[in-house]
Amino acid sequence: MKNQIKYGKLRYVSFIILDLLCLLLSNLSATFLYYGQYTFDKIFADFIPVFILTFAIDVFVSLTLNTLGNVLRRSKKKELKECVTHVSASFVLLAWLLFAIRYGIDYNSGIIYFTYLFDLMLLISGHLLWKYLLKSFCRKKGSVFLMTTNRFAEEGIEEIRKKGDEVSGVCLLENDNKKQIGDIPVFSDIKEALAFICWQNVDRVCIYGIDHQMVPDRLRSGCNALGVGIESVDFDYKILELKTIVNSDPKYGALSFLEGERDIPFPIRRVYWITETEADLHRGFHAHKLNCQLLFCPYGKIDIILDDGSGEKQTVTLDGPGKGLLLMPGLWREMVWCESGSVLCVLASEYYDEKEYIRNYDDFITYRKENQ
Ligand code: T46
Repeated sequence: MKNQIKYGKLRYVSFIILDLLCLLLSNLSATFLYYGQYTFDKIFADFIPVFILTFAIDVFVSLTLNTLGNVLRRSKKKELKECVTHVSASFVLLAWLLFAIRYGIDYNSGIIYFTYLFDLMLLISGHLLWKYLLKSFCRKKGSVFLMTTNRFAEEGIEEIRKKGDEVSGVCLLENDNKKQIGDIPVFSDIKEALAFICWQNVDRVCIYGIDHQMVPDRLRSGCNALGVGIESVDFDYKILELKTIVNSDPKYGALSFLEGERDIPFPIRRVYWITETEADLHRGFHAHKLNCQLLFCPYGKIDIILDDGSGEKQTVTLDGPGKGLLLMPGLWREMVWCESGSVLCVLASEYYDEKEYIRNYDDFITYRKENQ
């Protein structure tokens, strides 16, 4: 509720006003239907007091049960359920109040039944129509919500701005208590991030530098219900410095380490390593459709030749335990062993699946064009 008021403001209030309008219309229709016509006495005696009471109850139910909390991102079925809950709760509360203040004895119960029946029908159709209008006409084109990690946040914002879009909010996985980057609000709580996306007319969500598996299910389903697309604006590769502890006494050697999802933007599903190699060995010649990887060479020297299909190739040399190569999916690679015995270690985000490999170069070029 706090989030709806904080981020929803006028849009949230518009739903409360809509609910009250529905109630006013249903009250009028029910009274009219029952008496056939209005007389001042009747309106004053029956309509106005109960109308004021139903209004107060309606606002009370909306606020206490938070029946408008997820109004913009609920399915039609959920909408129906929430409207029934709202109307039933209001009905029970009103019946109890009328009974408690003994006003119900004089008041016609038929009008109350009709009022809430009309109200239910109006609420469902009103919500659906208003949501449709808000989603169709009020979405801010080019307003992007960024989901990334602490490490890649500034870079991700830059990338999105380069494309001419505006970053309205950022959700950081592994946030170290940042509340803002410049004037952009930063979230670490998915519920709050979703409320922001929902109420601030965000056009789409972009993920940067994180594997698809890191996008929380809750965010995915929330965006789905809102009709907000999630897309990836990624770099192809990055050279990472791996934390290494070197003891002052050289005989203790060096210890390097990294943690899945923290130091690298994916959970580690698989580890493999290539050993017993000769110099000038060439391997690879493939790309991955899904697999994110971190490559490192704890011993020896290996060149990784990367090709993004544009015709230009880049070579990254892995030559020590403190250097890692983060590869996002969709890059053609060739590995060249510069020294015999060099060891290549790979941390992968996916289990082994031959179907997610692209082993033919022409297929790779087609894939890049289709996924640009
Ligand atoms: C990559 C580079 C750096 C499995 O059965 N399970 C596995 O997890 C892997 C990695 C491979 N295999 C089988 C598949 C092939 O029959 O091992 C055989 C050799 O694999 P491949 O020819 O793909 O090896 P490389 O050195 O060309 O590529 C490997 C990885 O496959 C690849 O993901 O990025 O290392």
